[in-house]
Amino acid sequence: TVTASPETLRRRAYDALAAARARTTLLTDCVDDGELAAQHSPLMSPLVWDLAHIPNQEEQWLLRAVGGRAALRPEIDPLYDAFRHPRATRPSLPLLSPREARAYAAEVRDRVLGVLDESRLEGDPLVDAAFAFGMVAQHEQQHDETMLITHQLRRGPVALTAPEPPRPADDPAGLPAEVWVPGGAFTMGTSHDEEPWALDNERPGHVRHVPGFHIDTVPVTCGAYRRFVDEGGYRDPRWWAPEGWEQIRRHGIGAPLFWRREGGQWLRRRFGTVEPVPDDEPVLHVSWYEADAYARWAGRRLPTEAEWEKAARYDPVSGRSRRYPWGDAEPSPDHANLGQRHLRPAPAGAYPAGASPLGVRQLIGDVWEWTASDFLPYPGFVAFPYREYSEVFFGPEHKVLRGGSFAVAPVACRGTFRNWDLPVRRQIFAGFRTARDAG
Ligand code: AVJ
Ligand code: FE
Repeated sequence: TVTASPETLRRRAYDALAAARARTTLLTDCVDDGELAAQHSPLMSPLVWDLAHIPNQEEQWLLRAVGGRAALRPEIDPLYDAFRHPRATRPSLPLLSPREARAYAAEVRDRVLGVLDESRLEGDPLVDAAFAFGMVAQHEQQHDETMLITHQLRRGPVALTAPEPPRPADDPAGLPAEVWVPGGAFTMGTSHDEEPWALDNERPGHVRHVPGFHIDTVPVTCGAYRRFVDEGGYRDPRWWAPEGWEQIRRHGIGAPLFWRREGGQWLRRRFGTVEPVPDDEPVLHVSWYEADAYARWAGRRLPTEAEWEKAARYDPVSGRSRRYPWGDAEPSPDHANLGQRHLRPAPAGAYPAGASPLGVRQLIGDVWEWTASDFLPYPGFVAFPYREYSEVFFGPEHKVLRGGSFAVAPVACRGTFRNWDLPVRRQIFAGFRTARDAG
């Protein structure tokens, strides 16, 4: 796939940067300046922080590192350094105003397009195949997902709407409950040659031996999860990891975040509206502990990260690992629910064209899927281009999530993409599917 010409790479980088900016604009133009500066949850930055952090990273990587340009506003770098200021403290910083942040973003982008025009896009790992441009577009899209989480946490009138619902399920009753994934070796991870915009933690590709296992055909639905809730799952310590039990006790948690019971019915809040919990949709806003407890209650377990990737990429006919479950083609609206087009997951059993060779559905898009695995480097990992993207997060305190949600842009989602978070987190667009051993 790296055989693309410089013109193709330049067009691809230009389009990816433009798509990210269009999404950022949409997420930040739909609320007023007061709402941009407000902190809607201590877990999140004010939106105006993201609005300037995005171009600040773009300036550092594309203008300074790639373009060799002098810093436009070096004095603001520390304000937008995520490691220097935790999210909860960001509202008290002397941040750029929304108007200043937008002007800064426009100025950086204008100059970046000049750098992109001039770059040969080869000869240095940072620019080979337009890597740094792809990385920066993915970074902006990752913050666009973060900002969508802030919108979900925000109280007040509706600011964002989706014009059309996601695809309906295709004969969900006819789907088998689980799929058998045969044991044996497969290639996990990828390389710069195969996937030029893959981030450092997805590399290198390496062989993994995975014993045969069964995995759910579709993510666990709200209807299935509701039975766990209604049958007392949150009141029985047998199902819970000790830290998870402690968390639900301490915070009085008894259902997924944003659910509430009213008049004998489960309702959920979604982007400023309240609706009945949709039984046929994948469950959303559960912590790793909740996913782990449900799986134990159901007599099952979470899949490991390697199992998830094998179910998503392994083609038993060729023995090859695909870029996506459906093959090597870029995601289209027929394959998966991505890109904040629908602002909700599609019903379980949708997107038959996105199924893996073994018949597993909705691995990409809809909901991030918690896996059993800690976030660890692959053998031979090399941090690139900065340790703070993933290396500093490796360790047992973060769990891996796979597959991307409806809020993830296609450019920041693929069969090898790895996300991670703390096992207590519930505001992210995360659900899960379950697995079991052979026999
Ligand atoms: C990969 C989603 C965990 O949001 O913390 C954004 C992405 N890294 N800016 C995060 C990221 C730096 C990261 N996650
Ligand atoms: Fe960032």
